[in-house]
Amino acid sequence: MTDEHYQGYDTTMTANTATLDELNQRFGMTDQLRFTDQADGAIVAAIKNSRASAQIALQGAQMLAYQPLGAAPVLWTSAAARWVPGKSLRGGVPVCWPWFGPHPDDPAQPAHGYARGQNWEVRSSSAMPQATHVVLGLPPRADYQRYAPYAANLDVELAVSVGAQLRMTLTTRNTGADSVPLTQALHTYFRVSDIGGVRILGLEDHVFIDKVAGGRATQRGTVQIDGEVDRIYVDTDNDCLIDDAGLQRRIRIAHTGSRATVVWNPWIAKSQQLGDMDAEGYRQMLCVETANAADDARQLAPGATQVLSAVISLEAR
Ligand code: TA6
Repeated sequence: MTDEHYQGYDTTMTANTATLDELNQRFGMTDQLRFTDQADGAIVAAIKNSRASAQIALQGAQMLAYQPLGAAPVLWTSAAARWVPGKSLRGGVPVCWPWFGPHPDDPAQPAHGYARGQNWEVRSSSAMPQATHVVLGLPPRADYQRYAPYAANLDVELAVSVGAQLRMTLTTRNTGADSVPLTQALHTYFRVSDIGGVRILGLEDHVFIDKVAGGRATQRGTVQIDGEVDRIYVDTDNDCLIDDAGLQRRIRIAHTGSRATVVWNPWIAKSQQLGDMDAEGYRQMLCVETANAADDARQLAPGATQVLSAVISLEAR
């Protein structure tokens, strides 16, 4: 990244360098965006406007909550989750970057990349007529080489628009002179009324990698969950819909820049192993993740940009 790129950001502030007052002075908007420190120490951007409310933790640029006016919460977080510096909270939208799943070479590295454990900087905020925009970023840092040799040359930012829809756009820039591998995901935990009463539409007839049973299979009909499910659907180019009978709503997940959709529910045994899932939590959550992973792993040429986006909206059944 050339210097002038950062000159535009010389006022950026990170949670660990900027005080709350500085963040609110520079990026707060009294009628819709405030930065607050939670009791457990997390610094959160709290958004409330005429169309919706939301919370975004600066650690990991993790969406923690999104709720359109008059609707039930759209995102789920575990009742047993505890905020631990450097570790993403169970729920919301963890940003898996710059790799999805286990590190490609080094099992000692954190699963789903290191970005979700870092404090991201605030790059901009703005009020649109029907939405609040915030951009958070994680600039390249030399010491990220400990995670992956190429990591020191990657810049990533998450642009979030909170309104009647939730728009998340994850942009990676390769500022280095070498081509680098990239897998990533917006690992969205959706709130559902009860896992037994929901279906996922839009994945019919798609091939998926089954991480529970092993191998690949083809989705017959809609996706219904009655046990542990951990699948990467490949060649997914259309929207998905979570059809929720209990909440009498559908959640539409539209995406761009992605041809892989991950569906995950840990069910009972895996939930107990995770340690931060309350006993019945698996019944109220369903992950439908917008990803570049598996067959959709990307290679970023020097100076190239990869943009992954998800747009989440509610519809009547
Ligand atoms: O996206 C599904 C998955 O890869 C599962 O295999 C499970 O590991 C889940 O992510 C949660 O991962 P985490 O590291 O956040 O506990």
